[in-house]
Amino acid sequence: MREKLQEIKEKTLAAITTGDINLARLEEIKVACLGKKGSLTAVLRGMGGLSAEERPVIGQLANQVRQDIEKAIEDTKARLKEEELNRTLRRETIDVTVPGNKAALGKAHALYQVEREICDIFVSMGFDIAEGPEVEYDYYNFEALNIPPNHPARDTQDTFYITDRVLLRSQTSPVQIRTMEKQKPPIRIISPGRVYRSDALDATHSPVFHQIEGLVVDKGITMGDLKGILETYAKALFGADVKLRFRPHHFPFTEPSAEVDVSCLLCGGEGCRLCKGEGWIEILGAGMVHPNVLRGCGIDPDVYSGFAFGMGVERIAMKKYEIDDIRYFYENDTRFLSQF
Ligand code: 2NM
Repeated sequence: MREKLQEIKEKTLAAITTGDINLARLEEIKVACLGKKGSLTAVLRGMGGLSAEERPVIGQLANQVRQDIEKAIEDTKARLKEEELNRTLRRETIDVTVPGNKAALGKAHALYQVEREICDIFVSMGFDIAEGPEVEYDYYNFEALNIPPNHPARDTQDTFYITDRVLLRSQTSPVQIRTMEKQKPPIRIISPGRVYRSDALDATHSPVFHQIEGLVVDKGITMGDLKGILETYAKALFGADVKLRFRPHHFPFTEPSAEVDVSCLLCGGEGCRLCKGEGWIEILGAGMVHPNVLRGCGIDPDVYSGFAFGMGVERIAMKKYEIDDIRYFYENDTRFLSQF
């Protein structure tokens, strides 16, 4: 029996310490030796047949053999588990120094940045922002602005008609008419927004563009107020050293009317490529609101007067950033847009 125990011990330990041992194989060895039908269990069962002297000696030996085998199994199991863990860790290593995928942040389009900058300047002077529909009645876009049917301004501001009476607005002035209809003076508003003209797309024209118009109506408003507001605006947008020039002009909805230039942002007046040798850059149109326009909105021109002005956002942005083609704004090329 002694030999039998010795043999079980040697064979089991040999099986455990072979190179290709794994956890599943280890469990099989454990069952084959220590399980209910295991070889060692069988020996222990046979101890009943031993003499009273031999029993404690063999019993002690059998216990020792079992402990040795159990210990070998437990140690091997621990070693295999650790090796398995190390393999997993090696396989799943993450290189935390590899740069991550940067999330691209969007931002406002160049035109809307300029639009916002312009609006902010007027808001700081006490103007409210007014908005209105892009699909307008002929009445608000033309008639109420002192442009009756067959007036030549209908040609220069030709737009897209939905029906005889409904069109895409060619300027944001309809918003000002709507405001004057429902609000008593004092009125101080600017109206930014998209406008339409049936122009072919080229370097300086687009059938869809953006405008900001302004309107002030109150008692005693004069051309002097208009000049002061526009000068403050131009200096805030282009710099404190720009000068303004008012040239007489004609608009149906203002009288008198003017086109307004700033001294060239690049050469200051000498003449260069930006101002095309003129020394001046046209930035907006303006004038005193025509009495017919005020009257049509229910405002008495003998009591109130007002000034209005209008500018193209694209034109301002192009001059400010020296962009020579309006189409860049609409092509959605991020190489262009990301510069703003
Ligand atoms: C311009 C130039 C001059 C203008 C006039 C009005 C209104 F509604 F009060 F009559 N709104 N905007 C105006 C005046 C617009 O754009 C070049």
